[in-house]
Amino acid sequence: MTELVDEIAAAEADGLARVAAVASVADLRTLEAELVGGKRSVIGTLNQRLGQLPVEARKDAGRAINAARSRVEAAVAERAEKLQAGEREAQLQAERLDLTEVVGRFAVGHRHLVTQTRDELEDLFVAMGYDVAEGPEVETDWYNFEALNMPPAHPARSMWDTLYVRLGPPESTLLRTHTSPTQIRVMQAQAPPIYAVMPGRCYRRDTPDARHLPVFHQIEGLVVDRGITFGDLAGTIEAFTGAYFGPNIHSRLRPSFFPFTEPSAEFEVSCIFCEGRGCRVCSHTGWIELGGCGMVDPNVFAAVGVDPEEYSGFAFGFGIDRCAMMRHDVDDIRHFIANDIRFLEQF
Ligand code: 2NL
Repeated sequence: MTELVDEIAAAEADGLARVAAVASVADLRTLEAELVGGKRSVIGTLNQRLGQLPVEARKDAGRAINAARSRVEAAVAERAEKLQAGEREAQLQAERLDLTEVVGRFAVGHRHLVTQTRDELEDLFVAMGYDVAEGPEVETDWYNFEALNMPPAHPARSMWDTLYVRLGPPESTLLRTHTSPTQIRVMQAQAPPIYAVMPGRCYRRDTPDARHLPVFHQIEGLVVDRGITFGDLAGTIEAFTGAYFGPNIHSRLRPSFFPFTEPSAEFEVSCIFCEGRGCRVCSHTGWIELGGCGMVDPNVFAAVGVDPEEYSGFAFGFGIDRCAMMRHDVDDIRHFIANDIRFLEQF
């Protein structure tokens, strides 16, 4: 009898120690079965040995076994709660989603400097009441040359080395060398009064260097109305150069020649670097050439059916790229097409 009581106490102490030491819920369940599970468990085995005891001893021994089982079961329950809480916490940590995200600044692009310049020039003329017209970049010989008073034999044609397109008879289709064909199209499409600017891409067979590219941008202006004079042309050029380059910048006209205007002039603006005092950029003249202009030649009016007795007009043209280069101090037109982000980001 005392032997069994000692064994029960020893089994309980051993069981409680192992319950305290177990490290997972799964191990605890295995241990629980081993200690208090069934007939073959530690407690079950002790129970089976009650039969070997004398009758009067069985009751006390049975109570001792039940008490031991209760304490072991209580210890298992308590340990289970702790282990479960720990395992749930570990699982939560393991499955935790990190929803914080470091989002860098979005790289938002912007309009190319040439486009910005084009838009600004357009706005300037729109503010003076002009329309903006666009036309095709692939043109016929007639729109690009013939209608502009340059018949096939005209020596002025050699002023432009043209990129021809392999379409139709030889030299009948080309990449426009200026935006003037759009002016012809506008005069065909609408009767005067006409106040319009035509910006766009033009093409010439130039070898690239700091000032030339085979693809460049031009903006031309055309005014056709009753009583338009050379004075209107000069005033218009003074107005837009001052608006674009600033109030200290002025313009002047010098006699020149274009087949599609008569008389013709080149227009210059006071050097924006020295404001006319003279520097290396303007070769100490104080002036920088920007474009050409003149009164629309009567032969051009004849090509589009405008009566030169009733109407007169002026036209002008200049490079958008060159304008941007002057104002932003860009020393090489090739920067515009190199697409070096370090250049583009500056504007
Ligand atoms: C230049 C010179 C110019 C025109 C363009 C023009 C158009 C028609 C009739 C008459 Cl439809 N003229 N345009 C006139 C004079 C000069 O451009 O140096 N551009 C870069």
